Amino acid sequence: MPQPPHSAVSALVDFQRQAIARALNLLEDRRPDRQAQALTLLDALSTQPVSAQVVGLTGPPGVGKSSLISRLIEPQVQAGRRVAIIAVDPSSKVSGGALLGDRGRMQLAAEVYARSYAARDRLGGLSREAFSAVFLLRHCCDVILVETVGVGQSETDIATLADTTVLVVQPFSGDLLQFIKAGVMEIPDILVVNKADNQALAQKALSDTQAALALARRPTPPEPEAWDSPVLAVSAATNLNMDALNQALRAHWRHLQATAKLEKKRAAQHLEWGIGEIRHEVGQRGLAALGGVEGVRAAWNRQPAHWSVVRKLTALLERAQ
Ligand SMILES: Nc1nc2c(ncn2[C@@H]2O[C@H](COP(=O)(O)OP(=O)(O)OP(=O)(O)O)[C@@H](O)[C@H]2O)c(=O)[nH]1
Ligand SMILES: [Mg+2]
Repeated sequence: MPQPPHSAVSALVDFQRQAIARALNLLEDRRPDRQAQALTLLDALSTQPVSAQVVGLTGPPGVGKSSLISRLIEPQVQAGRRVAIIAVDPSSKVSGGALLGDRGRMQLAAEVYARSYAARDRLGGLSREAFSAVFLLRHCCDVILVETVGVGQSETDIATLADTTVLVVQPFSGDLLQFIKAGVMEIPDILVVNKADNQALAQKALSDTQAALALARRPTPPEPEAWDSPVLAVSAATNLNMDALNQALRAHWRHLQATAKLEKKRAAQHLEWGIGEIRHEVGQRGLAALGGVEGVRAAWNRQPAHWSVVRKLTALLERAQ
């Protein structure tokens, strides 16, 4: 297989934004020769360490996810960390394009790369392209903030991509908490009640959220390595308690690294990505022919080049037909 120029890989790892934009364009290009180039590049990149914590922020429309992201960027950039932002926007289904509004609101320093995706072809608010983009960016920066709009079950999708899942609610919304209580939704790693500049409402929301969480937690004794999801009242508008949110993000990252959970999450993320790609390439019936999710799991050879596994599996399938 032809090797990509070494400089292309090092430009990505160095967080050169033009190189990143080019690589992400390549990833989206469906022409077979471009796809082959993309896979070659990704294979080469996958030998580089994963450097980023992937943080997924999800919650209903208008809750303040973009505003929170703007606030979260500041201290990261000040600390010299390289930040990527991926916004997945369901409303751009209509235009098929990316939402500029979100990006416009974000102050983009040299250490920040932002890209928006339409939530086109996946249920649960995450497009296939966004998934692949995050996989690429994980090798290129220190933190990736992924914004998805989600209501109810769709939040679980971000949990298959993010290392740390943050659910954002606002003071006057009880719906999502019902989902947590009912066990429809996995408990997020961090719960945020935004717009706490309205104190009375925020206090009520905070106690509702804590009650929902207490009900949802299993009554069995907690495992020794359990993560106790914090509930934080913040305001993106006034910067209230944003330090606490930043600290919670870092604490969760340390927790993942200190336990075996990060490895496990990453393995599950690889598999999820692979299944999505295979389903895309060969459809549901093709996936079934490969033995379904279990068959793929068995064949899944994560290292050293997980990007080419999809190609190997689909080539196998083509030969078998
Ligand atoms: N009072 C108050 N308003 C806020 C706060 N955070 C965001 N807003 C406002 O809420 C509205 C929506 O904010 P966004 O950050 O765009 O929310 P979002 O969740 O990204 O919205 P979508 O991407 O459309 O789902 C804007 O008018 C913000 O100014 C906050 O902490 N307090
Ligand atoms: Mg937004």
